[in-house]
Amino acid sequence: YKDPHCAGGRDGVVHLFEWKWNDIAAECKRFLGPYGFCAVQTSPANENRVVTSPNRPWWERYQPISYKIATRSGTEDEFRNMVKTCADSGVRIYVDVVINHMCGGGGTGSGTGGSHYDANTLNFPAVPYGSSDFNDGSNCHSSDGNIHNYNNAEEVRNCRLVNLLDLRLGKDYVRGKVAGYLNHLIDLGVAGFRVDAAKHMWPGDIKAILGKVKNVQQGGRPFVYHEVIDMGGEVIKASEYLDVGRITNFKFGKEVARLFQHQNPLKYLGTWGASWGMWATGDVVNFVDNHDNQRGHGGGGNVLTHWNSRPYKLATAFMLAHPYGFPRIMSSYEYNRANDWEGPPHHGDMSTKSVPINGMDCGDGWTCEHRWRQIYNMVAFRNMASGKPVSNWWTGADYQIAFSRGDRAFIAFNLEGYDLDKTLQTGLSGGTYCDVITGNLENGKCTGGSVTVGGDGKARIHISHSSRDPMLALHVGAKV
Ligand code: AAO
Repeated sequence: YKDPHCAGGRDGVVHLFEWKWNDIAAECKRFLGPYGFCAVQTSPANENRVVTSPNRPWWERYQPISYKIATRSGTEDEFRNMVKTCADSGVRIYVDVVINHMCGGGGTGSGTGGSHYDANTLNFPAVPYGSSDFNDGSNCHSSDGNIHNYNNAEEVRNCRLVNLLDLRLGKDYVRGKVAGYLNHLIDLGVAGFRVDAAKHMWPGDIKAILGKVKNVQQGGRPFVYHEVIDMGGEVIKASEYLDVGRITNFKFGKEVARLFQHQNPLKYLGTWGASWGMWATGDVVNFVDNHDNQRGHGGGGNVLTHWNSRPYKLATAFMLAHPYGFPRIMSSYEYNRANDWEGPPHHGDMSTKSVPINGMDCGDGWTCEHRWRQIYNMVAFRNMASGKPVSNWWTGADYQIAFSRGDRAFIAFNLEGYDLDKTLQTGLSGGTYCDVITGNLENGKCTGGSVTVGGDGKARIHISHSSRDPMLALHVGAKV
């Protein structure tokens, strides 16, 4: 379950949060394929509750009504076409799967696919699920059926997460329905799953469900990564899930936010990885921010986001330059930050706007961090450096570091209040390399800065402290 199934030479997943299937297909073909991305994480694909108060929030997609592929991102046909178009461009699709629960308790209505539901009597006829398919009453013992005490594993896993109707995953019938949904996605060509709210499911139940899930078309087990927020303070440990996949490494974002905002010296990064109280490199999916914590949900507050772009780019570049873990890049949309619920850019009828591309940038409120040069060029850096360990580790002052990835790539950071100007060992062979932070290699020339490496691998590295992005990155794919 830990292999991301990347096509040759690719690495990293981008979360195209709330994008429509047709837009993802176009993005695979025109950008993600050519620029070396391994995969896309999509928003939940199955039918969800239509929430109108507030008006069509992003989080309605975490309230399943059925397992039909019918959401504001598109239809099943559009989904199938997306997976195929992306596959033709060498890009995998991982789906965010919401299998811990159905919608919030109370109310009746119909979902985005037109299916009726009754959240008073716990009836979801389009699956179908009835009241005996939920943990309510018999398995949950909290006062009001909700989770209050995160230090009681039984409560966390058998009661309702924010009033969401908690599925009885111990029941073989329910396991079969969930596995049927995952198998349907695999039939459509999906290579992996981000498992939502995995902390709220028993690892044994997840294991039983995955036991009913077929191999992916790419060969072997699906790539599975579990959303478990484990900052160290609760009884439930992310390590409980390592038998059934990787886990989302929430410590990563917290640590890099401190490092790249001058609250913890970069020079300590020489030991970056499991020795920082994180998990082994093959067990984690790393990220600077996610769709929750960038807006204060799910452990938010202290992470870097595109709203704070200078340290954000530095932290993301570091994530991509360092071999530790499998990296996930966030791709966001703009909204009024006073409303943490606001859904994606939309038309008057609330349908989601398409993503227009102007040159390299996205328009109409789509942020597209993955199209920022400092980010997409570091995806290429990572692919070029694949399999090479950190070497030539160098530290100057507290906030000055540099390292190579064997003889393939080199990066340096200067967050001090003065310039870095030093001759350093890059590990690269002699020649001229484009600094991919400030520009690209185009028609045999660098559009930004460049660095000349001598026959001995050494080069003069200059990074002004006042530069827009106080870092410099070289790799063999951008050698003049
Ligand atoms: C909405 C409404 C609710 C309503 C509900 C049902 O907002 O008022 O009751 O509908 O009608 C998303 C939204 C929710 C939304 C839901 C359904 O975020 O607001 O509810 O859709 O529409 C916990 C879970 C984690 C979860 C996270 C948000 O463990 O799984 O909460 N994330 C996923 C998704 C998320 C989604 C769901 C799950 C549900 O990514 O988008 O919700 O499908 C501690 C615990 C964490 C816990 C947090 C938050 O974290 O450890 O497990 O996450 O608290 O309560 C420090 C600590 C850290 C701590 C954190 C607290 O960082 O170190 O441990 O502070 O903030």
